[in-house]
Formats: sequence, C-alpha cells, structure tokens
Amino acid sequence: MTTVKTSPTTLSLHPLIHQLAEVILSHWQDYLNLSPYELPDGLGYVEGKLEGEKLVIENRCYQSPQFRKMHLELAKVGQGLDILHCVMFPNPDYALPMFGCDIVAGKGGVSAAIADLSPANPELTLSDHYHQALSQLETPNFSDQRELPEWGDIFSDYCLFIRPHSEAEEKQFLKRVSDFLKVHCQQANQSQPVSTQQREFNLQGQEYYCRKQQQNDKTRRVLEKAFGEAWANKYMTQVLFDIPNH
Ligand code: BLA
Repeated sequence: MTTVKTSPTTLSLHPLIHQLAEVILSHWQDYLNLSPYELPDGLGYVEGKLEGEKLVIENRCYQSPQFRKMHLELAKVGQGLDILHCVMFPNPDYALPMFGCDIVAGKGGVSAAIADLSPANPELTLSDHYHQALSQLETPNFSDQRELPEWGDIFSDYCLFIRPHSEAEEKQFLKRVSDFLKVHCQQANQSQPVSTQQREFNLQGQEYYCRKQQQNDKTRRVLEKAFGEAWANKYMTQVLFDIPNH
C-alpha cells in the first residue's frame, strides 16, 4: 500500500490551500487503497516563467481500484498567485461522479473557491445514493456566490463557487469539501462494477466533463503565458483533463 505524506508541499501557499491539500490527502490515505500513478513525460514537477515571474507546479498523483487517477496539483506564480487543483477521475467500471476542486488565491486573498461532485454520465445526473447522502449534509451560507461560466453545465446542483470573505467562510468551505470527500470515498467503497454498456456511458460522461474543463480560458491563459500555447494545450489535455481510452 502506498503511504501518503500528508504534509503536501514545500511551497509557501495561501493557508486555505495548505489546509485543503492536507484534507484531500488524508481522506485519500484513510479511505482508499492507493498506488502510485505516473504522470506522462516527467510532468510531476514543472517550472516556467510567467511575464518574468516563476511558475512552479507540484503534482501528486495516485490511483485506487475505484479511481483511475487522483490528481492534486499545487502551483505558485511568483509571489502573487497560488493555485490548488484537484480531480478524482473514477474508474469507468464504477458509476461514480467526478470530484473536482479549484482554489485561486491572489494578493487580495482567495478570489475563487470551487468544489463539486460532478455527474459523469450522459444524463448529467447524480445517483439517488449521492443525492441522499449529500442532502443530509449541513449547508452553509456564503456571502459571495459567484456565477459559473458558460461551459459550467457539467457541475451539479451541489457545486460551490464562492469568494470567501472571512476566515470563518474559509473554514466553512474546508468543512464542506471535507464532507464531500467523505461521502465520495464512502460511496466509492460501497459501489459495485457496472455492465459494459454502463461503462461506455461512464466513459462518455468523463469525456464530456474533460472537454468542457478544457474550455476554461482562465486556466489556459496562465499556463500559456508561462509555457507557451503548445505546452499549455498538452498539459490541459494530457495532465489536467485527459480523456480515458475506451
Ligand atoms: C477559475 N482557474 C480559475 C481562475 C484562474 C484559474 C486564474 C480565475 C480565478 C478567478 O476568476 O477569480 C487558474 N486553475 C488555474 C490554473 C490551474 C487551475 C492555472 O486548476 C492549474 C494549473 N478548475 C479546475 C477544476 C475545477 C475548475 C478541477 O481545474 C472545478 C471543479 C473550475 N476554475 C474553475 C472555474 C473557474 C475557475 C469554474 C471560473 C472560471 C470563470 O469564471 O470563467
């Protein structure tokens, strides 16, 4: 069994990012049977220059029987921009949603904190099991809910997209994501492999999710400025949101 070092990074990042990275890694470690996952072409650790500022990306990647790829990325752009990105891609043999999370913190604090359990099937629906479990969680109120972009039809009704305005709201966000992760790991551990037809639907759902995420111009722009267009495209389609082979 792979043991996860839960102290996630040597980078100095916004405290909410550090805390969430620890929460994510400890859930993976506590609930799932992890083994390593190698990212393509030595893309575990990357450095580039964004308008003269250094961009450092640290990746951690695992897999488990229920998840074909669990990816946590921490990135720092100069002294001004810290990013956490995380996606758990289900093994298509299981009818599970995609856990996804993004935190973007600038000089003025966290501008975007996003977390969801997004459907990965052609109907874009969560199962009754998930609805039941998620509807029983505490639902905090956030003062600044942000509007999802046009490509955001992939997200569920439970999607959180906020700008936190206090440490209390940051804590509430952390708790909510931690609740999502616990539900997700528990559901994954209880789920059974599906038929080959259902597997095909799961793959289609995952492909749709990735194609939509690849349209996020805000992510693409940061990567393009530091590494150029071709590299950014390769990174978005092969590392961040790779489409699984059928
Ligand atoms: C927004 N993502 C952003 C923003 C930046 C990045 C700079 C704008 C922040 C803001 O509007 O305040 C940048 N995110 C990155 C970079 C990486 C990254 C460089 O992950 C990686 C190297 N994005 C995801 C995942 C989700 C996601 C998994 O990677 C959701 C589950 C969502 N990010 C997401 C959304 C926005 C965003 C919905 C807002 C986009 C918009 O308003 O147009």
